[in-house]
Amino acid sequence: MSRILTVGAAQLGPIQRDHSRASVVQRLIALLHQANQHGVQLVVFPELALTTFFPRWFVDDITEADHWYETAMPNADTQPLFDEAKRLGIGFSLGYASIETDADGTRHRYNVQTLVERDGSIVATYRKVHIPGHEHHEPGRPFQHAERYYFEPSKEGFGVWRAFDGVIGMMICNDRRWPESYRVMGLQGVEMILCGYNTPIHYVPDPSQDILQGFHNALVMQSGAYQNGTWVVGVAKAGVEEGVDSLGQSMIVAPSGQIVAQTLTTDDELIVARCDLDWCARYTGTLFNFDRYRRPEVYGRITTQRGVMLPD
Ligand code: CDT
Repeated sequence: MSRILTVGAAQLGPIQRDHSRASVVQRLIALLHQANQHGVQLVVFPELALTTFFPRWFVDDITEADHWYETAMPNADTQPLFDEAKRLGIGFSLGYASIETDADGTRHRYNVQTLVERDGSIVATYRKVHIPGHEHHEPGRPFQHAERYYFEPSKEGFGVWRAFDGVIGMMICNDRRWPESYRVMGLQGVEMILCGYNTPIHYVPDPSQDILQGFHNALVMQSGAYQNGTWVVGVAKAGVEEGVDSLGQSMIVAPSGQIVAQTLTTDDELIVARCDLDWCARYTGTLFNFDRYRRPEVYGRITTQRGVMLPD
């Protein structure tokens, strides 16, 4: 049996501070057109794909940063993308910053990734779970990574959705480093995980990790794919954005853990793979048959404990 989903990982080069959303949306549409030539059914764009990675700057009054967030999706700037994707019959997943307002007027800021079906309907909007970096201004740094100031963590966690004739999940950037992200989706039968990222090459707390960024990126996505028998589509916003060099190496990983496509540049670049969703069962029905082999009764610490508890 085979259930082929042809997927495109649409890596973006940098988005500078003064680039308008309208100009970025034109780049997304150009990638969509390329995807169409390859028979792609689902295009995955990166995390924060409409703006520069603004958490690299700190503002004392967070409302001064409101202009980086979307308050509706689609909106006037992104409607041309929605329209063109629907016209072509291509679905897509798009990362952006979102402000959501409760009935009582309380505002919430999230880092989100939305999934849109081929008919233009929104399947789901995932809110980032693992928020990396720091909450306060750290003046000694060459650049900030203040995601913990700008974004609330998701309360819902990781869902999966029946879409594209399969079971699709989403995660965002730092989520891909945590095995729990994949496993929670694996336990819901995920067949393809979509993940946008912005990963600065320079890791300020420990620069010895800089040279390993590409290795770690592949390591976590390949192991997450294999250990959960799922496809993983990791898509970067890459290159030198406002002076900060960010990792490319977007990739499509098979349930075997093998990389089947990888970008070569740090610019706008599309890679494509024909992903057989039935291939997942080769792993989830054998070595990683969860129902047969998992031992949740001895994994209690995974959900009851956050930090390390040393022995006496
Ligand atoms: N965007 C994002 O989550 N980036 C992080 C950088 C970690 S360093 C603060 C990542 O895990 O790639």
